Amino acid sequence: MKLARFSVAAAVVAGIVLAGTASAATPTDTATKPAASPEALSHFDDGSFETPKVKAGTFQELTSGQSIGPWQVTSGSVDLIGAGFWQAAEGDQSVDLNGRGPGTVSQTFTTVPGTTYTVTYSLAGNTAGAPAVKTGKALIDGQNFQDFSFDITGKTSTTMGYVTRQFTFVATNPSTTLAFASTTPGTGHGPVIDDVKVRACQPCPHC
Ligand SMILES: [Ca+2]
Repeated sequence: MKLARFSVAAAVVAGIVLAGTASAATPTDTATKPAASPEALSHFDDGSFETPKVKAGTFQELTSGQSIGPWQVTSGSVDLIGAGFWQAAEGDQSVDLNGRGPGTVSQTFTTVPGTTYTVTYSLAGNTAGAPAVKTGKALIDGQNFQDFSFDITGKTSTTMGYVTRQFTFVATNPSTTLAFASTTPGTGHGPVIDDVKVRACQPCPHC
């Protein structure tokens, strides 16, 4: 029996190798693979808040209903921070989730139901004022997926001390909405986010 099983296994392996060889040697097959691949990826865009450009050294307050490129401000107000106003985690710009008070930004992007996605983002806080500890949450389709907090103690506008946060979700629909909401009340000095990335993760936990 052991010999028989080994033979079957060997035959299967040989078949896979042959199939792989045949596949790789066929230009048509190779050409179709890149076209199929993007279907597994999200169409998430500009997680770095680089468009539109705000005048360097300034910021722009955006209120509910306004957009930041592919992002929508869906509650309260936020500040889009221009180059040099303070340190960005990636590129030139970042977002303070408190404009005049706590705000929310969200982006809806295509997803493949059943696929696991990893969200990573850079987190810091507005160092210009209290409270020391900024709080907020990341949501998927309106459901809270991750509470976050950042302590600005010892941080400055040029040494923001960005940290990376990450969580995963399994898409249940052809499109998914990712949101970041401040829970820092009554102040214009909120959590700062930048460099948001959404990647299809197959298989986890290797990403
Ligand atoms: Ca950026």
